[in-house]
Amino acid sequence: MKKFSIAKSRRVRSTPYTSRIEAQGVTAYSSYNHMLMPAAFGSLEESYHHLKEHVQVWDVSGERQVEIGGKDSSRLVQLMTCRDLSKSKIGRCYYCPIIDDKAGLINDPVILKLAEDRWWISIADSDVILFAKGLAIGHKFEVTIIEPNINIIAIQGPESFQIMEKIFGKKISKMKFFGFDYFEFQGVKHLIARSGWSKQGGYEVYVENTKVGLALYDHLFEIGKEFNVKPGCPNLIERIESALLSYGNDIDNNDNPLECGLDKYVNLDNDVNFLGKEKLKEISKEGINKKLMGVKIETKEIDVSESIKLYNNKSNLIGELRSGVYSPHFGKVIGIAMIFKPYWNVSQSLKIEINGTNFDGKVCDLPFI
Ligand code: THG
Repeated sequence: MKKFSIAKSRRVRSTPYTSRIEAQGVTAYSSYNHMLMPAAFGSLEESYHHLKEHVQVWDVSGERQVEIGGKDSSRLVQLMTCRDLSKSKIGRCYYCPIIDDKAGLINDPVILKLAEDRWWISIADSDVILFAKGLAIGHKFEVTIIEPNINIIAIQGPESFQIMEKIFGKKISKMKFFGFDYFEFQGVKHLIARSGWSKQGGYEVYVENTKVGLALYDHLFEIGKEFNVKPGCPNLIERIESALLSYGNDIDNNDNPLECGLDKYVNLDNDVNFLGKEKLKEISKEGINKKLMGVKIETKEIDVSESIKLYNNKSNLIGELRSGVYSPHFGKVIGIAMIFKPYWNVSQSLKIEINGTNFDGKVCDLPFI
């Protein structure tokens, strides 16, 4: 394999934990919201097994917050998402598609309601702050929109509950999925949510006080020795098996939430006002023409650095593969693909060319497991 390094600059931002994860053996970076996001610590497969059995600490500072505060903040946040937030509660997280007037996805963040007039939009990789500012200016909303210096540490894996209980006490293991509360470490309160970009369970600490956050980072490794804690990062194998979507990879502005299986987070029933609602109603009535599905491919290796076309036995184009990885669970490559109508049958067979060789595969439902 060729060796490259990433050129660091103010534009490709480091995180407060960068020097630590480099000392701990990070081997690959991706960029996420113009920030370094660790992508591997050695073998992806070893990290996958470790994440499913133990506990990992992740530097996910790239999940930036867009803070929206002020008199019109609720109106602005609701305008941006097709999920109904009219009954949303303070202390809860909401997974929310953000769409434009054509119902094209802008982002798929987690939104935290901090107060009736204060929200954090914990974004995937696109510039939501510019979209929010544009809307606020156009609508003459009374809001303040900033990107606060918050750098999330995620604690993920089945043993995350024990390690967090040891540091923060029993109260933390009673917290419900997608709830958040404030917990003290070294005299400083931290917002901690029960969330994270894996299906193995865990927490995310929204670090506002960098100095104490760094002490917490170190403390997690000190106290975590008995749980075999390791540094990690969102794991490509685990997240594809779990069908956690990656904005920019699996979904983008050319897709709408109904095509991406996000129907659960689309509300067309009441008079809640959001951008793209009329368009979504139209799409919902007419039906979609492409749909995100799983695929299984009879090979052991794949590198999806751009989408790869999928064909049927008659050489008709049936879709495009957007992410893929070798899954130890299935013993073959699995992936997330946009499949065109009418090829949505589970077990629809497919052909794919990888580095000049043809492989067979099948379409399946998401999630895989
Ligand atoms: N945590 C935080 N911010 C984030 C992410 C995160 N920002 C970027 C990215 N991840 C946003 N995308 C997702 C996608 C899926 C989920 C969370 C963020 C997720 N989904 C659950 C599921 O699909 O089972 C539950 C969603 C629900 O039903 O409410 O967790 O990880 N802070």
